[in-house]
Amino acid sequence: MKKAAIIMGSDSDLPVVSKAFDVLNEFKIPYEVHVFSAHRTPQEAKAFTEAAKENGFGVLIAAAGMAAHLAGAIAANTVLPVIGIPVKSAALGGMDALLSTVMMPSGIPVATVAIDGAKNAAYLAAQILAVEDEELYRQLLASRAAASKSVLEKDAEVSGKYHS
Ligand code: RP5
Repeated sequence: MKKAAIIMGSDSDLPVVSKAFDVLNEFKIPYEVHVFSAHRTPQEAKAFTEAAKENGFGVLIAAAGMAAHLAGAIAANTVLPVIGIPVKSAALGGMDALLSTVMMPSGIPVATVAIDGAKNAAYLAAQILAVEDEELYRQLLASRAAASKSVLEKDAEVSGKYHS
């Protein structure tokens, strides 16, 4: 299976980004985690991204807060799929990062998940890798079925408990 890369703009993003690790571990997806900044280490971010395909990566996840150019800067240097996680900031609650990540010009897409949406970034990365991996595809279907079962159990519990 191809690897996923998870890149964050600062190690201060780790509490948000680490939620993606749980999902990738659940599906046994190989991954690497890096701290590269679009502003503080632009050369390193570019070099990693340009070599990503030949280094066995199939999808790149980039998380950043504030003026969050990281996902876009990474997408500029590869045609591998790039998933952006806008990280919530104290000043603007993540709207700054959301707009910086999602509002990409035509031809350079970043598949942007919700503010702090690290889990969905990992699920989307898994779905991208599953296009070429039948076993992973089956695991994702099983995960969806388990989620449905869990909601139906909650429905039975809640509807049994609260009624006139
Ligand atoms: C962004 O600025 C990082 O992704 C982080 O979310 C934010 C603050 O970074 P630090 O000042 O905590 O390193 O580049």
